[in-house]
Amino acid sequence: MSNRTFTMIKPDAMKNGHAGAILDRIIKEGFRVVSLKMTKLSKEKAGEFYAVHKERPFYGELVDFMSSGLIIAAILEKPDAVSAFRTLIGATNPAQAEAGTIRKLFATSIGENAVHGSDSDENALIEGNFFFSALEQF
Ligand code: RTP
Ligand code: MG
Repeated sequence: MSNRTFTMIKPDAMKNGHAGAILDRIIKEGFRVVSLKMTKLSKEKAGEFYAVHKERPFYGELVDFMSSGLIIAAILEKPDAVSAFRTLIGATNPAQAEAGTIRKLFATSIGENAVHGSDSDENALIEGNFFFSALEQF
């Protein structure tokens, strides 16, 4: 059980003006920000990040959406971070997310669902290193 996870505030939440509220909530829930940047994924980079979903029917839509606007990428720290963060964001489909979760509050649809959260310690490390060099991880 690692104490770090990786997140992105997705283009829908950025465009809808929710980035500040989402970061505020994450910090209030006790996550320490290890690394943070605003950036934009090219189609190629988004495809690489989501390569595990290449065979899924929503892959093309996902890559188009994730490269459609600015995102905020961050590494976060808290005990049992991966699981704690996935509880905080709620189910992939906001219609099924628990009341009070970030996706319930800020997501638009199952595809445009406001935030990403790593699904394992191994992927948290891979995804964090995709965006941040060792010198940028505090
Ligand atoms: P994430 O990776 O973004 O934290 O989300 P997740 O684990 O809850 O969901 P995952 O199955 O990993 O799917 C990755 C992202 O693909 C989009 N998606 N669209 N149209 C659809 O049926 C569909 N299903 C998934 C969502 O943006 C989801 O977060
Ligand atoms: Mg996932």
